[in-house]
Formats: sequence, structure tokens, C-alpha cells
Amino acid sequence: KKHKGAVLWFTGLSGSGKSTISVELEKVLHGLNVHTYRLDGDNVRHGLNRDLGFADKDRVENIRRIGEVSRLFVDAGIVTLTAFISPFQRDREMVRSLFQDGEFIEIYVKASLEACEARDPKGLYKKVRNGEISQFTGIDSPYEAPASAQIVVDTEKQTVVEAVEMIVGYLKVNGYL
Ligand code: GGZ
Repeated sequence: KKHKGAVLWFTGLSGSGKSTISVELEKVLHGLNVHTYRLDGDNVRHGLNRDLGFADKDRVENIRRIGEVSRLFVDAGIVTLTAFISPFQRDREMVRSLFQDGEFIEIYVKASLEACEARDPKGLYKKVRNGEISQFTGIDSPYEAPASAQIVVDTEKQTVVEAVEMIVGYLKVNGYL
């Protein structure tokens, strides 16, 4: 069966590599003439979800809205890539339930808190340790790792290129490409 639209739902800690991998994957998909759209903090948390912060209830609402927006894009036949921590299993399952079988592909971008903190690309972990930020995922806000993601990439062991290859391989084997 050939799926047209689908959502590639990346989940993982801050600094795990979700955005980087989704950006590189999108380039590969464009090279294969796949029509994509990428949703991330820059185009969602500053716009549609600018009223939301990082309390649990705000994260729940953030993910709910992103799920609904993703569904609209998928309805339009677009391969949608989302890069949000999406820390709660229950919310990811709720989003999955918005889609037909095979339209929701969960990609766990796995990296330990220690590795993410060592990378600290935006200096946020440092701010957490200095007490400038609280309710930070993995430190004083939970992250529930997916139990049954379609794809798991381990960014402590795989390069960005390897992670992208793994995802493209999945999409080919499963008839998306
Ligand atoms: C987690 C935070 C926080 C707190 C700001 N906790 O690494 P980043 O910077 O670019 O990605 C993180 C992003 C998380 O937003 P999401 O919409 O993906 O989160 S969720 O799915 O949980 O709703 C991080 C930054 O925002 N950031 N404060 N307290 N991440």
C-alpha cells in the first residue's frame, strides 16, 4: 500500500538531535521529490502556541494542537515532520489516534540526559543548573521514553547521516517512498 501523507513524529529530550535530524531528512526527501512540511518550536511555539509555556498542562495542549495541525497537513497529502519533545506517552498515543494506520510514524531520538547536557547547544541546561529555568525536561519535568516507536535512532552511537539513512530505509521498506 502506498501512503501519501504521513507524519514523522520525532520525540526526545532537548538537545537529543530531533531538529537536526528532521532538517537533514527533509533535504533528502526533497531530493526524492517528496512534498514535506516541518513543524518545530520556531514556527509553532512562537505563533499558534505562543500562549503556552512548559507546565505539564501547557505541554499537553502544545502537543494536542500540533497533532491536529499535523493531521490537516497529512490530509493535504504532505509528509509532515514534527520535532517536539512531546514528553508524555499518553499525548503521543492521543495524536496517533488522530491518524489512519501507518500514517503516524513515531521516531524516538534517543540520547541520555548526560549526553544532551554535555552538548547543550543553546546553553539551556547551564541555565537550569544556575536556577534560571525550571520545569526542564529530564531534570525537573518528566520524559517518558516511547515503548514502541516505529524507529529508534541513538544519537550517541549514530551520526546524523546514519540516523537519516535509517529513517529513509524504513520509509522505503514500508512503502512510503
Ligand atoms: C524543555 C524547554 C524548556 C523547558 C525552553 N523544558 O532544545 P530546544 O530548547 O530547542 O528545544 C526545547 C524546546 C521544547 O519545546 P517543545 O515544544 O518541544 O516541548 S514540549 O513538547 O514538551 O511541549 C528547548 C526549549 O523549548 N525549552 N524551556 N522548561 N524545553
